[in-house]
Amino acid sequence: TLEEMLIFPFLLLESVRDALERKIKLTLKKMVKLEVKGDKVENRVLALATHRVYLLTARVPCKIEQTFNYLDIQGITSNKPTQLLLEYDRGQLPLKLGSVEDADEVVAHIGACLHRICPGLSPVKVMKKLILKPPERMATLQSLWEDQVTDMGPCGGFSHQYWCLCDHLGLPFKEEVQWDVDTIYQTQDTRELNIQDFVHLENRDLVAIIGVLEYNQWFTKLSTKDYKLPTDVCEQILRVVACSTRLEELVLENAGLRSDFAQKLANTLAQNPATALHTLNLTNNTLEDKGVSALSTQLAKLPLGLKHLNLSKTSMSQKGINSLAQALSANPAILTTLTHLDLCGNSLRGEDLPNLYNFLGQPNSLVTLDLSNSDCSLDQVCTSLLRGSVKNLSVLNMSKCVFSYNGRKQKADEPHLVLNDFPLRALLLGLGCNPNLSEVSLDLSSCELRSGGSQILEGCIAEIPNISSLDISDNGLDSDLSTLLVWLAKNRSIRHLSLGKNFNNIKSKNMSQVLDNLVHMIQEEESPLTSLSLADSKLKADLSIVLNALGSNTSLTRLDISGNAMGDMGAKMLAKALQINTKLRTVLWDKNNVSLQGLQDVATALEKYVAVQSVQLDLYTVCLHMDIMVRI
Ligand SMILES: *[C@@H]1O[C@H](CO)[C@@H](O)[C@H](O)[C@H]1NC(C)=O
Ligand SMILES: *[C@@H]1O[C@H](CO)[C@@H](O)[C@H](O)[C@H]1NC(C)=O
Ligand SMILES: *[C@@H]1O[C@H](CO)[C@@H](O)[C@H](O)[C@H]1NC(C)=O
Ligand SMILES: *[C@@H]1O[C@H](CO)[C@@H](O)[C@H](O)[C@H]1NC(C)=O
Ligand SMILES: *[C@@H]1O[C@H](CO)[C@@H](O)[C@H](O)[C@H]1NC(C)=O
Ligand SMILES: *[C@@H]1O[C@H](CO)[C@@H](O)[C@H](O)[C@H]1NC(C)=O
Ligand SMILES: *[C@@H]1O[C@H](CO)[C@@H](O)[C@H](O)[C@H]1NC(C)=O
Ligand SMILES: *[C@@H]1O[C@H](CO)[C@@H](O)[C@H](O)[C@H]1NC(C)=O
Ligand SMILES: *[C@@H]1O[C@H](CO)[C@@H](O)[C@H](O)[C@H]1NC(C)=O
Ligand SMILES: CC(=O)N[C@H]1CO[C@H](CO)[C@@H](O)[C@@H]1O
Ligand SMILES: CC(=O)N[C@H]1CO[C@H](CO)[C@@H](O)[C@@H]1O
Repeated sequence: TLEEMLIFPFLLLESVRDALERKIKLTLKKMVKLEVKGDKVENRVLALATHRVYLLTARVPCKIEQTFNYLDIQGITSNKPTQLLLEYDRGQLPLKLGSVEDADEVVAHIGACLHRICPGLSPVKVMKKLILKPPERMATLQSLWEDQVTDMGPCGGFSHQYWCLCDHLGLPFKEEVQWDVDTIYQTQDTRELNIQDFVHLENRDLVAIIGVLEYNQWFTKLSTKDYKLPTDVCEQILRVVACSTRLEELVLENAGLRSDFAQKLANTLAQNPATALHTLNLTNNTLEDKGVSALSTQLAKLPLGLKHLNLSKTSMSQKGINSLAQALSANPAILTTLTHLDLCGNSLRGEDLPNLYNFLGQPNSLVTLDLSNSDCSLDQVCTSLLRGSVKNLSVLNMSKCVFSYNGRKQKADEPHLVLNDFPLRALLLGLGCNPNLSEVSLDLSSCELRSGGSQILEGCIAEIPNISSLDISDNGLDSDLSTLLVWLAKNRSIRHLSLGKNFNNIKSKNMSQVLDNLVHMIQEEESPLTSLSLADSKLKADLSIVLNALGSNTSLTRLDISGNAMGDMGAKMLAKALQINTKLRTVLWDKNNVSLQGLQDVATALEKYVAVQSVQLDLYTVCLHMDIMVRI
């Protein structure tokens, strides 16, 4: 510019540019005087880029004398209006400028650049120390920074921040990271930074990428799955947790984390009272009781509570769960915020969990509770849940939990215990008739319900209005299904029913009775049932009874008959049914020992179907999950 030309002789300006890499864009250049020993001063050029300060000699050819990244700054002091002391981690620059305006312009510029790198923090905070005299100068600068509207660029200016951070840490800037974020992330409009997208890079690159989240205001979620996090990357994640006010969700699934990580996470949460973290998923890491207990003490203090907590498969036992549950109860925010709690896959067999039952017994906001695969004892859970405490529950997963009947595990040969004592009954009636609940999905698969459980179900299933999805697969129900199905048919609210893996020990003479009752249920007029699963029931030829029933229009739109070894005969029957049934949308039928012939039959049926009902082509999708892939 003309102004520059007046201040800088042309050759000097060219020489400054030569001294720096040409691609570095200088945004401010000033002739300054550097205070050397005593009162002596020497001429220098102060050049500011968007990420760095350069001090160059003021003689052609120019040389860089000192340079530092804005993030290296430890403080800026101006005790006299035209003096500036810039302190950084490895030194300092005592400068004299031409005027107070020049001095203020330099500080304003550094602040503006820092604001772009760390938009969440005030520049004063990032500079660590800012002393300007007289103090009015400070007020002017601050209002300038506050009013500054910066176009951050894609994803809250991630690329620029990443570039500055690489420069600050002395790491190579990877253009592909910039490309991924500026194009893919931007296009997907996602606020989730997924570490897996970058694991092909070196650890130090990951450190820089994750480090950006210390400043970036766009990303609110940091996630990874099935990647063992190296120590330095873990440390960087913890630094983000310690200082970010934007990070809401942290998902580190199967990341090879151990109890020490949970302990450190607790410490870092303690350092950050302004944390926005509300979702934590540490699934499938061996945190163990000591890790979970340490973490719990901080969860108890999270100011905004927690919305989702997923500690499934974290190798906890009774001790860990109890300290966690105590923390959940101790944080009043959590009772109103926590909607998803997943503790599945922790071994809780025969353990006493008073704190968990206490938490569940208080009025809470749980929408999803997963205690599956834990051998958790159900009776106490049920009693706690039914103290009128659940208002919002919609998914209760108790798959592979244990129903102990008054402390005893029920045996197949003692089905006639006093039914009212049974937690299963209490659970069903409690959930089913809680006027505050609707559309509950209940998973009771693999709970060894057997005959006794079947009788309890028979006794109350017809009357429960609020359970819309029920999974009672793999419960050894066998011949008891015969009566149970009669009662299930009477219910008007269950829309999805899973019954598979219950047909293993039915004597052949009783099989037709069971399947006839199943057919009655399917064909019940105005049946609400839209989805039925008979998966993995090995019904073989007997499945044809069910397949025949599909010939008339039933309410079913989805049917899972995979794992039944129905063979080509079964495929033929399915083909026939599909030609006339206009309701089914999805049929899952893999693992059925169907040969190419059977597939042909179904294919032909679909062609006919399509020919006859061509208007419905778009609506009709049969999921062809098959052992052999064929094009139809
Ligand atoms: C859990 O972690 C183990 C060990 O790393 C792994 O083998 C398993 O596949 C993981 N399970 C899931 C569901 O991610
Ligand atoms: C992790 O857990 C949260 C909360 O339970 C859940 O919403 C999320 O789907 C889980 N997995 C991933 C990959 O986010
Ligand atoms: C917990 O995380 C696992 C793994 O991501 C996920 O499958 C499960 O749905 C999550 N639980 C909840 C309640 O969201
Ligand atoms: C339903 O919710 C209301 C208000 O939250 C509460 O007073 C009532 O006790 C609840 N009823 C049950 C059965 O939980
Ligand atoms: C729970 O349900 C009530 C209405 O029954 C609703 O007002 C409240 O917001 C829900 N709580 C959560 C956390 O979803
Ligand atoms: C319940 O948990 C089991 C195992 O943890 C899982 O396979 C199943 O899909 C879950 N059911 C529901 C309804 O989420
Ligand atoms: C099985 O069938 C026999 C005779 O058909 C009947 O006596 C018996 O009660 C049936 N068993 C069950 C559990 O329904
Ligand atoms: C099924 O319903 C469609 C129309 O909704 C009808 O055209 C067809 O005949 C019905 N099929 C059977 C087997 O009742
Ligand atoms: C599969 O079908 C063949 C005949 O097509 C039969 O010989 C075989 O036993 C069947 N296998 C199973 C597991 O049902
Ligand atoms: C969706 C639904 O069926 N809600 C019912 C839950 O149970 C109460 C009490 O029986 C009914 O009033 C609701 O209609
Ligand atoms: C909740 C509900 O719809 N229950 C019904 C189950 O079926 C019986 C018999 O059809 C009805 O009487 C119940 O009202």
